[in-house]
Amino acid sequence: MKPIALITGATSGIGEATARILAKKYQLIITGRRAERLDQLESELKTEVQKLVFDVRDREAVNNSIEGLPSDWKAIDVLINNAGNAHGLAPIHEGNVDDWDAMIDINIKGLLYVSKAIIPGMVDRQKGHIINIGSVAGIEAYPNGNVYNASKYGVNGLTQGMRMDLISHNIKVSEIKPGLVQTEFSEVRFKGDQKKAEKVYQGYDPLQAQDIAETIEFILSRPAHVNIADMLVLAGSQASATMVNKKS
Ligand code: NDP
Ligand code: 8X3
Repeated sequence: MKPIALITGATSGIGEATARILAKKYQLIITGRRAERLDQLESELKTEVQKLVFDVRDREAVNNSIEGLPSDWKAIDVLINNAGNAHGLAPIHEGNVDDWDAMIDINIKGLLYVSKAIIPGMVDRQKGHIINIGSVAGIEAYPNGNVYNASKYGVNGLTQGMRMDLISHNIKVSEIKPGLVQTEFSEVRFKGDQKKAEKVYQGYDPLQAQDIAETIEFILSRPAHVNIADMLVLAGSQASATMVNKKS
C-alpha cells in the first residue's frame, strides 16, 4: 500500500500540480472548496483518491471531514498545508477588513485547523512529514502587502515552532517559500480582474506550479536522516519579493 498524503488547496495552482506529481508514489486526499474541480482531478489521477470538500476556515467542517475518512485512510503520512491566497493589495489605511479577515482566517487559522486535525495521529504513530507553503512574502514585506505579509510571516513562525514541538515525535516539518508563481493567485488577489492578474507575470518567466510541486516531491524523497527545513524558491529573474528583472 502506498503512503497517504493530504493536500489542501488541490483545486488549482500549486496544490493541483502537487497532486499530479505525488500520485506516482502516494494515495491522495485532495481537498478544496470547489467540488467539481476535485471530481475532475480525481478522474485524471492514477492513484487511490479521497476527496474532502471544506473551507479551511470552518473548523467543524475540517474536523468532521478528516474524522469521517474511512479507517484505512486515517494514517496520513504527509500533510501539504498549501491552501491560501492573498486578498487585495492596498495600503494599510485603505485595506478592506473583510480581506484581512480572509487572509488571517485562511492562511493562518485554516492551516492550524487542518494541522490540529492531523498531527495528533502522526504523534500517535511517531511518523509524519508536514510541508507548509509559506512565501517570500513571509520573510520580506512589500508595499501594500501588509496583511498578506503578516499571514505568511505567521506561517514562517508556525513552521519553526511546529518543527521544534514535533521533533521528538519523529515528525519532519518543512517550509517552501515560493516567489512569483503563475497560478490563479493574482486573479484571486485582484478579485477576478484578469488584466491586473496577467500583468504580474508579464515581461519575465515566472515560476509555474509544477516547479513548486517538483520541489515538494524532492523534499519528500529525501532519506529519513535529512530534513529540507526551509527553501526559498524564486523565479530565475527574481532577486527579492519586489525586484524582478523584466524585459519590458
Ligand atoms: P491558487 O489560487 O491557484 O490556489 C489556491 C488554492 O487554495 C486553491 O486550491 C483554493 O481552493 C485553496 N483555498 C483558498 N482558500 C481556501 C479556503 N478558504 N478553504 C479551502 N481551500 C482554499 O494559488 P496558488 O496555487 O498560487 O497558492 C497556493 C499557496 O501558495 C498559497 O498558500 C499561496 O499563498 C502560496 N504562494 C503562492 C505564490 C504565488 O505567487 N502564486 C507565491 C508564494 C506562495 P478552493 O478555491 O477550491 O477552495
Ligand atoms: C505570493 C508571492 O510576491 O506575490 O506569496 O507575495 S507575492
